[in-house]
Parts: sequence; C-alpha cells; structure tokens
Amino acid sequence: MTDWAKFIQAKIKIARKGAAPSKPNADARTPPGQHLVTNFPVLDLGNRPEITRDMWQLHLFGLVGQEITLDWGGLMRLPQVKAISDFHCVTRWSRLDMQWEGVLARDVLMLAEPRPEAHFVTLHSYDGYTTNLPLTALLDSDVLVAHSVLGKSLSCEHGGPVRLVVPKRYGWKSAKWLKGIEFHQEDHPGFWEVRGYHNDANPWQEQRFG
Ligand SMILES: Nc1nc2c(c(=O)[nH]1)N[C@H]1C(S)=C(S)[C@@H](COP(=O)(O)O)O[C@H]1N2
Ligand SMILES: [Mo]
Repeated sequence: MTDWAKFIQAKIKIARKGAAPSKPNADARTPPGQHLVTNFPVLDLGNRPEITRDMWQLHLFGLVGQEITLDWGGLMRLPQVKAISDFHCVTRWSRLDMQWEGVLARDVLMLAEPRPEAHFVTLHSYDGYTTNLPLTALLDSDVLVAHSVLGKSLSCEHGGPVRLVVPKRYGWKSAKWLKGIEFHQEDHPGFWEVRGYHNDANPWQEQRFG
C-alpha cells in the first residue's frame, strides 16, 4: 500500500472506532467520545497549497442566479464579524472557545442568489478536497468564511488565507483553502463522505462513520 492509501485507511479506522456510542462527557460542552485539547492540531491530506491573498478567489457557481467570483478585496468589503465556537474533530479532539473572524457564510452565499431548487452545496478547496452540506447548514450565525483565528490571520496549515468554519459539524466539513461553493439540487458526497464518513457529521450524535 502507498503511504497515501495507508493514511486514508488509518483515518477511516479512527472514525469506525466510534461505531459503539461513547458515554456522555461530564463536561456538557464536550461531545461524547471527544477529549479537550488546548493546542490546535493540523489535519488535512498533507498537501498544503500556498495561496496568497492576491491569488485567492472564491467562485460561487451551479444553481445560482448570479455566478460570482469574490477576491480578497471583495471579502474585506463585506461586513466583518467575530464568532466564538467550539471545534470538534472526528479524530477525537475538541478545542473550546475558538475565536474566528471573517464574513458570515450566509452573506457570501446570498451574493450569488441561490435558486429555490438549490438545496445542497459542495465546498471546493485548493488542495482538491471537497465536502458537502445542506445549504441550510451554512445559514447559521456561527458559520464563517474565516480569514483569522485567535486574533491572527489564518496560517497556511490551518487553511489560510480563507477557510470555512462549521462549528456544529465535525471538522472535516470545515473546508480549508476554500476556493468554490457549488450549489446543487441533489446532495453530492465529498472526499471523506464517499470514503465512508457520515454524511451529516453531528458530533453530539457521534455521526462519525456511515
Ligand atoms: N481543504 C481541506 N480542508 C480540510 C481538510 C483537508 O484535508 N483539506 N481536512 C479537514 C479535517 S479532517 C479537519 S479535522 C479540519 C482540521 O482543521 P485544522 O487543520 O485547522 O485543525 O480541516 C478539514 N478541512
Ligand atoms: Mo478531521
């Protein structure tokens, strides 16, 4: 097996271990089967594209009234928000009180005037990664197209210059190096979802695998 195939197998194994439901944590903010960390681990496919602010573009396409390409200046001109949320990774670490800064994902989406039949999105990233969500999951006020975390610009390893953050789902839904949002009528499973990760990824229900 190649290193790549081994890596994918290892991650699938970690997710599968959660098949039996874990006991609830005493701490009401930590989902079952998770432990708290105070560092910020880096999780990705190992290919970290170096995207400068000048190069960065976000393309909104598919079932939209208005195809849009947003650049760094365009993102900066949208209302800037800060939001504090907890981050839960399927590999069982959680970090509380992450302070993100960026633009509400819903403010970005609305620029493209999604058509009424657009019920799902695919998030596309510069490393070739994809993940999928229902459009409604991006409308919550804790979902950010983020450019900063913990008071600093996002580093490359954490998905800078711009990533998505979806705190109510496991971390694999929070696409780093965000480059596209594609709108569909039907759901299109993303990179991990086609490899057996759960489609919905709710950490409170331990939706890790299948
Ligand atoms: N583009 C891209 N985004 C990605 C990934 C990836 O491999 N590529 N990995 C996901 C996974 S599995 C997790 S847990 C989080 C981790 O984010 P972090 O590295 O900032 O902790 O990013 C998610 N977003
Ligand atoms: Mo992850």
